[in-house]
Amino acid sequence: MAYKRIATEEAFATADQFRLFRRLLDEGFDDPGFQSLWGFYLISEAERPKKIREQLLDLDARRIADMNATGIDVQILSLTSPGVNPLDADAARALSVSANDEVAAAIARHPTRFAGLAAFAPQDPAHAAKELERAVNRLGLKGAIFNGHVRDEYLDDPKFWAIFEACEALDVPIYLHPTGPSRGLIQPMLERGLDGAIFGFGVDTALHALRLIVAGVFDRFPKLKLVLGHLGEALPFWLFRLDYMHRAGLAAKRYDSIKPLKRTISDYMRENVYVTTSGMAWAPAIQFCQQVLGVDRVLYAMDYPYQFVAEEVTAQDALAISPEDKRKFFQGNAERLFKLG
Ligand code: 1DF
Ligand code: MN
Repeated sequence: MAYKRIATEEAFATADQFRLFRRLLDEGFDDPGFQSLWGFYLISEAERPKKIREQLLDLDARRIADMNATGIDVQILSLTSPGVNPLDADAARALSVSANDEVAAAIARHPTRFAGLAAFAPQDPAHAAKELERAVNRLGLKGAIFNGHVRDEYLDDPKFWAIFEACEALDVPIYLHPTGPSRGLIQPMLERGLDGAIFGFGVDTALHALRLIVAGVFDRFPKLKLVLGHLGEALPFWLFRLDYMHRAGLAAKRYDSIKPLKRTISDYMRENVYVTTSGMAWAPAIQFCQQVLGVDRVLYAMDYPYQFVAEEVTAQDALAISPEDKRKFFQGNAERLFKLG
């Protein structure tokens, strides 16, 4: 094989996380996105959620057999969405630490097959910054996993920026992974079953990334590297319009909340953002992203176990791009971004 396949958005859960999620469901935790997602995956006895529960909890033989069956050399593991975000601060702090310890132990058992991203508790940004430092410097994790809004709050609020400061200082990327849409977005989606990975995840996550950009996060932290799954949650397709309308809105002083930025929205997307192909094994969309963002910024991901499909690996092996670019796509870009090996 001319390249290793490194999959970059691969989920795991811990028993503690499932126990805490179960408690939220039992208490009737008032978050429709969480209820829709985990009320299904944790409770349903249908075949898909039952299998996914088992796959999420395994960080040994079963997972490695699934990787071998689909030709995946390395999984970059991250705590499944919404991570610690729906929990109270005490539980979130404790789960971030225990999940990082558990994934580090799995990597130590299987050092050639796994790498991992660090969970952190956004409810306590000072603790998050310290935990990220511990996870990267002491446990050897390769970046941070950030599972979207935190009880409807988005991380463009400067009270959260110690997290970005820590990632920039540690020189590790932060992966913005979807979660169910926030309360203000979700209702019309729920009515038609569109709140999950089918559509709502992408809407909330694209909005979150845009909020970070227009709030000036990348002006304040110019070296910060943000990773988006699902081919950038459709943002690459929007770049022309985003630049035009952002410029027009600024010129007309339409919103007090919009401040001039040092660069254009598409500049931040090309210079601070990397995208992965999780759930988007579709050549026209992948090649479009390579064209507008550059071949160094598009990385392979499977989204195990939620989208565990052998034919999707084969389809991406067959991309009509040069052997050098294909090696970047499956291996080289991930090795460089996450400083693997
Ligand atoms: C689903 C999809 C769930 C993704 C996920 O985590 C997830 C799903 C709870 O299909 O319900 O990470 N995904 O990234 O597409
Ligand atoms: Mn995912």
